Amino acid sequence: MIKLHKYKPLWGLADPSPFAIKAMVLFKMAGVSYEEEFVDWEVAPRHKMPYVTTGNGEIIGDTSFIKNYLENEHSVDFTGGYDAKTLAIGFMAEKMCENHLYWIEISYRWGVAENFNKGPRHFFDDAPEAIREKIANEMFEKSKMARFAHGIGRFNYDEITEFGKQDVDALSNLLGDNNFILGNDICGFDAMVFAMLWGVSTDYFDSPLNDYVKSKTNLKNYLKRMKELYFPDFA
Ligand SMILES: N[C@@H](CCC(=O)N[C@@H](CS)C(=O)NCC(=O)O)C(=O)O
Repeated sequence: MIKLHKYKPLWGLADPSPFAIKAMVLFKMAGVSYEEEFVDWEVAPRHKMPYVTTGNGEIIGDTSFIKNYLENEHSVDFTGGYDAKTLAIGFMAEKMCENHLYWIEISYRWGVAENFNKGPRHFFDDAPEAIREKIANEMFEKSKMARFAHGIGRFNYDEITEFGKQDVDALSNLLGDNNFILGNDICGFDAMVFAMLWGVSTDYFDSPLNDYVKSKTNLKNYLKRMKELYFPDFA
């Protein structure tokens, strides 16, 4: 059985990681069965999750390579029947989510003390009590450095929110009246777009983007539609 190594349902989401949700959607969309297993950070390629252990024990990290694996080894077609130009737009939407909107989400979760304390700080609850606080504080600082290196960390929160709203507007405009991100047929790019929008709009954290996503009727309906398809327990 194929194993998908991820975190666990948390904060009203199927996983705190949008990349893990993306991988779950890809498996569900592909109709390929898998088992979920908790991430082992000693094994995780590039120290990133999710990753997959295939039936023959091969470990595949990065959701792009997981998608390739499903396409190549399980003959899955994620194109939704769209032409190359339309798929190129989908690819760009996916990468905007992964490399821009993701960091905006991280900024709210890890950079706002109140959110960090009720959210990511608990990732370290299993650490020995004597060093738990120290580890959590170190990770708080590490995330700050990562956000600075990415570039997003050099902006204040009003500016970050402005960037986030631009991303959300772009997704809402791309979706338009369609059922799915590229049209009325679902495709592989819906996995990340959905995962990211779900992540930024969870009520668990305080973030101005949450309300902004919910103010867009088409995005609200899209989230509902995708949850009904793949995560009925959360719908
Ligand atoms: N490009 C990767 C990104 C995965 C990723 O950034 N995962 C985060 C969790 S959301 C992670 O594992 N971070 C741990 C770290 O950076 O040490 C993918 O598509 O799978």
